[in-house]
Amino acid sequence: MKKLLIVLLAAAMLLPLLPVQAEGVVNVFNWEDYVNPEALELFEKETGIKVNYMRFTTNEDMMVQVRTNPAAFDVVFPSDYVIERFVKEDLLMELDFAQVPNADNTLEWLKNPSYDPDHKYSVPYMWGTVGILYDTTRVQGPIDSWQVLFEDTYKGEVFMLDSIRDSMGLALKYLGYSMNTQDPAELKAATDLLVKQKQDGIVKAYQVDETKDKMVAGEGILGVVWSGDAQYAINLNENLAYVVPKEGSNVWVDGMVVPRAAKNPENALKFIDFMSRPEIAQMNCEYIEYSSPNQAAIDLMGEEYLENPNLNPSQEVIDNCEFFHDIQDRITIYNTLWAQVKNAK
Ligand code: N2P
Repeated sequence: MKKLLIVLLAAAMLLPLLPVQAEGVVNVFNWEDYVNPEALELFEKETGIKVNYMRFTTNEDMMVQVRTNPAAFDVVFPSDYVIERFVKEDLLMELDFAQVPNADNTLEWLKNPSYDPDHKYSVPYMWGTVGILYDTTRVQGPIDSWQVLFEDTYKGEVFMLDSIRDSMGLALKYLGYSMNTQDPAELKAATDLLVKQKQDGIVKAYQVDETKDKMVAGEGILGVVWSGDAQYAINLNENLAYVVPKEGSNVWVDGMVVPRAAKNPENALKFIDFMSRPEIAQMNCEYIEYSSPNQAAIDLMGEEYLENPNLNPSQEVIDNCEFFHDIQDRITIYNTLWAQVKNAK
């Protein structure tokens, strides 16, 4: 009896010295302002798994980090064209969908997307568009074209998106070209347009997550934003409105993926399944105001979601938009061109 007590005591003393079990953690790498913190708390409470939550601002920044240190992340939230790229680079783990039953809630049109055609590597998290958030009390006339971003009328009042594919993409679209073009002459025309916009003093700032709050505060007249950031801002300032310009834009999907090198793949699947639960997907959607790829969550949200064109754009708007595709190594050309824009004097 005494012996047993000593053994138990020794074991109890050793307990704090044991390394933290790998199964106790999930390393999540998601966009800034892209989750309801309560959802993370609920996951931790229910599973006992600690969420180590890390954030990124653009796909391009995230790609560098995931490539450099893929084992640091268990769940990552890249956009479509990045998933396409990561699959080609063999960076992703095939998901065991038996562990992710809530992936069945995915909207039909997103079940076999072109970036993950056999639906092996990703579960959609949110989707949306790129457009212009504008102050209805300070614009001159209707805002329905990208053209306003290049007009002197709005000199010093335009926030551009500091995101290479988005900004090059909208300039290409305005000129009537594809957002996925690799034609040097078309890329040069788009660059020239953006350089001139900067030289003419039209751009107030190139930024990403800051635009929504600055627009709420009335600090600019036009801002290029992703649709959810637009809806978030509109909720806080009724003078604001959002449009997907008539020349067309980008429609995107962000998915949840697991790097092949992930240290906690089982927890990753638990996390992805939790985020795809109808109530949790609803909670996130209502908090961040992006479009949900989750049919069961949409059913819970009902009319308020369905009747909001920023969250649920018409088929016509979607059909007029393009998905980005992986442009292979030509991204280095984009990098050079974008640097020309940012450094233009
Ligand atoms: C919100 C992130 C939006 C994701 N900060 C755009 N794909």
